[in-house]
Amino acid sequence: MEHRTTQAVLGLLLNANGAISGQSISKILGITRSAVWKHIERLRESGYEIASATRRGYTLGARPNCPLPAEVLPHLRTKTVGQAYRFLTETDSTNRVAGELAKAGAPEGAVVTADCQTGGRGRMQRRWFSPAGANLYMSVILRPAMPPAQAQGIALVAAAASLRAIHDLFPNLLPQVKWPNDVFVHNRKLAGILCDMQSEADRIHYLVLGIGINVNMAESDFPPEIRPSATSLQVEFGGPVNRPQVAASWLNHFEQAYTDWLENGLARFIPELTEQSILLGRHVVLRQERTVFQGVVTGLSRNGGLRMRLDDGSERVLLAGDVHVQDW
Ligand code: BTX
Repeated sequence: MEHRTTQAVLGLLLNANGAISGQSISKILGITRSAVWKHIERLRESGYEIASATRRGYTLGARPNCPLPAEVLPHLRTKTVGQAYRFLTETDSTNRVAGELAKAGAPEGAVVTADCQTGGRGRMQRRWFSPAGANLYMSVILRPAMPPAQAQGIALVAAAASLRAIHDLFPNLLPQVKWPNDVFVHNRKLAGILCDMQSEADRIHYLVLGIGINVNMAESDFPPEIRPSATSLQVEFGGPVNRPQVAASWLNHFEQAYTDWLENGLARFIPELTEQSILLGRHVVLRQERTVFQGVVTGLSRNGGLRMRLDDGSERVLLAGDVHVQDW
């Protein structure tokens, strides 16, 4: 059954002032009454509440709190990000699917999102807890024309976009960035960012920028091992949150930040990221593959490195690593 026709049926229900009859839908779209019924069933399966009454027809009730195209796309103000948009009910990892699409030539800005991930990935083989019906898991395909070394900055650009999107929707929350790729609220992780890159020595084939945002999770929904360190918008805001709205706001802010980064570089993001850094002034342990650094975080460099005053008194700028805060 054609997906576009289901969208068209939804469009008619949305525009109807009350009920619309099966006969009218069938006439407008040139499909049979039984096809109308099948499209209505499909919408119901996606979470749309549709009442039907003999003679009066179909009436749209509650809409699904799910990042379906019909719920997100009308809120986008973007030129490229999300203009190609694929929603999956379940997948292993949206970053993996987006990587496959990028390899097959998908355009810059194409988005893959899922209601549930069975193999959601964090950095360094870690897992991202990705249950159905609650959160956002989104991946954006990017093709920036820049040397691969410079592309590292994208995680901070995405973090800045996350701060702005959260601020827009929930002005009372005070989100913070944990360099280089997490968003925290009240010292707990709200969102994580993961960037995969395919490149040659001097050229990027594509980046896949993935973000997981905890939206409608109660504290008890998190598995015990991450419960003390994780939070959600619902926990922080104190009530259920509209997932499509958060998705659209993030995509809008992300495109703006990404374009700004391409045109003007990372330096202009540094004051905002420093001001909202959870690590500033903290004593941390930063682990790289072979080395461990300990010291106090003093800021961010213009190219997005972490400035540290090490315990031996020396100053360093570290461009990568996994940070553990010691004085929490
Ligand atoms: P990370 O390596 O910084 O964080 C992973 C760690 O965070 C885990 O080891 C665990 O301790 C904790 N954690 C796991 N799940 C959650 C959660 N839902 N909320 C809070 N803490 C959690 C961060 O990696 C990057 C995550 C990116 C996830 C997105 S989702 C869409 C895209 N697809 C995909 O497979 N990954 C990305």
